[in-house]
Amino acid sequence: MDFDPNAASTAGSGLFGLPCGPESAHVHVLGVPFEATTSYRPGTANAPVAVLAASRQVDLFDLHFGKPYEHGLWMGPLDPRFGAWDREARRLAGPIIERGGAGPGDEDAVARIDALGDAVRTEVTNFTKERLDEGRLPVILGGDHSTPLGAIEACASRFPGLGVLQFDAHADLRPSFEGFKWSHASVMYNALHGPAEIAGLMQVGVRDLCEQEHDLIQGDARVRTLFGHELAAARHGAGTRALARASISELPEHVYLSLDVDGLDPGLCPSTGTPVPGGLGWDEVTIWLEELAASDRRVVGLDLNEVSPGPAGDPDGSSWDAIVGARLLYRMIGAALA
Ligand SMILES: [Mn+2]
Repeated sequence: MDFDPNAASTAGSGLFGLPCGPESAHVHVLGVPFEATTSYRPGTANAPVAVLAASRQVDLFDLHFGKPYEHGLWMGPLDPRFGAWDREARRLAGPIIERGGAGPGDEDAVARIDALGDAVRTEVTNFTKERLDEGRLPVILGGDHSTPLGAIEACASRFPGLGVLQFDAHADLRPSFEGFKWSHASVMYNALHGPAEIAGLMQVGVRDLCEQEHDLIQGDARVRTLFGHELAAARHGAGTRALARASISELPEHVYLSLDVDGLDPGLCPSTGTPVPGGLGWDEVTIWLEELAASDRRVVGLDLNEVSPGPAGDPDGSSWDAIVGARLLYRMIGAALA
């Protein structure tokens, strides 16, 4: 093949400007443009298109993880069903969210929204199962944080005793939110209480949660939460690298990596749905990924979610959010392959 990894990519090329097809690619990325229960600022459904476009600008040589592209990275065309399900669910959920959550008379709409969320979950589960059976690395590109639930569940049933490493401003441990079972704010609650139980959940960067979630963290021995102020203390004291190494050593052998971009400083994701001040810096999250790669833990699946180029979309990938999202996705894949 006449592919030159040092050259600029062409407009119609694949993910990260690569020419490879699905057969030769070890990494398969599924775009899931779904954000039905987004409670605040919409836009993450535009992320798969925007991040794909921005990915063509990412330099393929990574100072930290070398040449992830050599393994073959591929993202298929978007499944139009996700878009159709997203539009239908958003049309039904909009007025309910506007009123502050479901109430009497909303039963039919909530049932339909939950059914559509469950359809996304089933599709993501099937995608992940297939790729794990083929020995590939499955990657989910949301959408909001509800989108990777099926991937976490598939990895947990394939690798019993799975640990999840979650970067997030929020705990996402509500039993349901605004009446919706498959809410973005419930993804880790659903993962912990679903059919395939996970052995451990390490949350990094949490700085916005409700009392019920706080109680759940205190009461479930599987959950370990590093709050934003603990990260700040490490940054200014013993050091981020020591905290990252010690925390990752608490995870089981098989790890699923779930990164909600709002776990990072909002300067890196200004358009995301529910931004919170504080969070991990770019170099800081890189240190965490380096320590994960250097550990003897194995990343069996991963997702990047809540990237939003803004409500208007971003087909050419020139928004700051999409640029950061594409670079972060490449670095996460690099860490998983290292
Ligand atoms: Mn989240």
